[in-house]
Amino acid sequence: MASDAGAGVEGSAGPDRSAGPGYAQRAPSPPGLPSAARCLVMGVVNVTPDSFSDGGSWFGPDAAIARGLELAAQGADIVDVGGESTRPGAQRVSVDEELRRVGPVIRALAAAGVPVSVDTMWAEVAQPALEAGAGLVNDVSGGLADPQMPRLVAQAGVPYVVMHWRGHSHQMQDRAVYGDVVGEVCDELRRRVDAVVAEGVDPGLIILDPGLGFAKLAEHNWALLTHLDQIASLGGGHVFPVLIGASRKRFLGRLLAAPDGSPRPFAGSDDATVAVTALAAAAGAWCARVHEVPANADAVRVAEAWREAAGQADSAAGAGAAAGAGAPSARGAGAAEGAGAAGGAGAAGRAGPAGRAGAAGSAGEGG
Ligand code: PMM
Repeated sequence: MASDAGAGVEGSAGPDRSAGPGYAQRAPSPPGLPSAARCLVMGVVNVTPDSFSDGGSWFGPDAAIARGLELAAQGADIVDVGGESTRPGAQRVSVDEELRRVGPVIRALAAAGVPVSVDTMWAEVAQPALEAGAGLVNDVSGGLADPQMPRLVAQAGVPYVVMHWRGHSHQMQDRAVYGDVVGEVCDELRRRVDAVVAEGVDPGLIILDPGLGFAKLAEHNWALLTHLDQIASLGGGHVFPVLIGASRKRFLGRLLAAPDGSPRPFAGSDDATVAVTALAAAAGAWCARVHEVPANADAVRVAEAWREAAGQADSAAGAGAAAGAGAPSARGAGAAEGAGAAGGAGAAGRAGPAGRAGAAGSAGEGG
C-alpha cells in the first residue's frame, strides 16, 4: 500500500479554501472506517451469477474471498460485498440466498483484517453481515426498500451509505424523469437523511451517494457528477462524505460506443471509470466504488495532488464542517491510511463488532 503524504489530518486547522463551482469540500471518513487525506477506493465483490458488470465471476465463496483479498492487497480501502444484482430487470433473490452468498465472504475478509461493507437493502441480511464483521452498510435504497434498515443501522452504530433510489431494478428506468436532476436528487436525498436520522441514525455516520445509473439516464449521471458539491452540502452546514459508483456503468459503455453504435462491453470501460474516479476525486468525492482497483488507487492519488496544488485540499474543511453540524469530528490519527492487507488489519479491528462499540467516540478508540 502506498503511503500518502498528509494522511492523518485530524483536527488540523488550515486556511479557508473555498472550492470552485462543482468542487466539494471532502468530509472526513465516519468513525470506524479507514481514512486518508485523499478519496478512498472501495473494491466491489459481487457474489452473484448475474450482476451486469461482473456477474458470475466471483459467484462461489472461495472465488469471492480470493477476489476480496486481492482487491485489498491492490489498495482497496474497503471491500464491498453484495449478493443481489441491481442490474435493470434483475430478479430478486430471497434474503436466505443473499445471506448464504455474502455471509462466508464477509466473515473471511473481516477475519483477514479487510474493512468490509455489505451491499444490501435488507435488514435481515445486514444484521448477520455486521455480526460477521462488516463495518459499513451500503443500502442502495437509502432505507426505502426495508423500513427496518435505518433502525438496525442506528442500533448498530455503524456508518450507513444512503443512496438516491426511486425503485427496484424492474421499475427504476421508467422513473428516470427529472426537470432539475441535481435539485431533485438533493431534495430526495435530504428527505431520506431526515427519515433515517428520525429513526436514530447519527448524521455523522451517513455517507451520501447520488446513485449513478439508478433511475438515471446518462445526462443525469453527468449532471450529478459535476455537482458533487451540492450533494455534499445538502445538509446545510454539514458536509457529508460522498460515494460515487460509476464503475462499468452503461453510461460509460455508451459514451465509448463503436462507430456502429454498439456500446463498449463492461470491462472495456475500466479506463473510463478511472477517468471518472480522478475527476470525481478532484471534485471532492470521499470514495469511489470500483471493480478494478489498481488504476483507480493511482487516480485518487493524482487527484489529491491536483487538489493540493489547486488549493482545494480540504483536510480542515471536513473536520470543521462535521463539527459545525454536531457530527463526530474526531478521527483517530491511527486510522489514517488503513487499507491493503497490512493496513487493513488495524482498520478491521475498528470495523468489527468491538470497533462498532467504540465508534461513537473515534476511530482510534474503536481500534
Ligand atoms: N451500484 C451498484 C451496486 N451497488 N452501491 C452504491 N453505494 N453505489 C452504486 O452506484 C452502486 C452500489 C451496481 O453496480 P454493480 O452491479 O457493478 O455492483
